[in-house]
Amino acid sequence: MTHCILLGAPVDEGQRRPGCLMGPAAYRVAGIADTLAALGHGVEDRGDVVPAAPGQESCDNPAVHHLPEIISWTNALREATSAALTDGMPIIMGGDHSLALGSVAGVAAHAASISRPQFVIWLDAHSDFHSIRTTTSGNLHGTPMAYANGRPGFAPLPPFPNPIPGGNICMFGIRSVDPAEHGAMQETDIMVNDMRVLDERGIVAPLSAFLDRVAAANGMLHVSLDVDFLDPSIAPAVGTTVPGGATFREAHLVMELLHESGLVTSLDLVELNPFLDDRGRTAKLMVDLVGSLMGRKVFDRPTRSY
Ligand code: Z70
Ligand code: MN
Ligand code: MN
Ligand code: MN
Repeated sequence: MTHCILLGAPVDEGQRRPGCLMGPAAYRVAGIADTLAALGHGVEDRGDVVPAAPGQESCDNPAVHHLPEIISWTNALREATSAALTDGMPIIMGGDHSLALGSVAGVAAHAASISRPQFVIWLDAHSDFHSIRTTTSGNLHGTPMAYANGRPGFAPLPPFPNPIPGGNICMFGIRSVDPAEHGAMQETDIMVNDMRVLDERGIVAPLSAFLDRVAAANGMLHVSLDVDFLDPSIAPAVGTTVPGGATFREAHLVMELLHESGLVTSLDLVELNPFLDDRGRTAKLMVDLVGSLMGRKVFDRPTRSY
């Protein structure tokens, strides 16, 4: 039994398609708390995080928009997430993916405070590996993974507390990478499982290899689940649809393997835009995936006895 702490993060300023701010409400309406409770977990909903009033920060990339707002969110979510980790498992309900600038900073700060290594699994169509300097769209939801990896070019954001080494980062579902992101990632040893890897090797082999590394290091594991990891045919409620995403079955399998590992300590749910949804089906699918991540099984059997 896990003590699950729900944190609403209605962040909408990291991209240009309004609606992600309705995400936390949609997860609540879709029954996230009841789903967790029915699996035997404790549930504490701490409501929506409230950022401080934005300041006047600016940077030298004219494309970047809403920088002061995102800095306020980053600071508020870092503190809320690390505080929640001392009491249980934070589930950050977004909100666009820029919320991970704060949530991942919070988990990294907490892991450092108890001297455990932090690992991240990034389930996304995109690598989100721009810096504030390299983004051409100016949408800061395209930057949190590079921030967490300690890349340069993030001032005036606060320095990332304890940068996560590339070897502790695993991406799944990747199928849209900009040239600057590609160049930056080639300087790292991040495990980039793009769709080519999943088509050739499937889910189990590459995911198990990463989970073995987390277990061997006694690591904390943060899961960042972007709606666009999923194929748009099953998850339409997202601003940027990218064809060729994970299927319903692949996505549930990832969640089931993560559950069986017993390693997951925190979770982001990002990029849901309920304004674009079809009768709540994407919100309900995301909640179902949380159910699989937290132990729902079709048939209960000892781990991997099949
Ligand atoms: C592109 C950019 C992006 C969504 C992340 C896309 C970024 N690399 N889009 N998540 N939905 O604008 O930087
Ligand atoms: Mn605005
Ligand atoms: Mn993303
Ligand atoms: Mn994405």
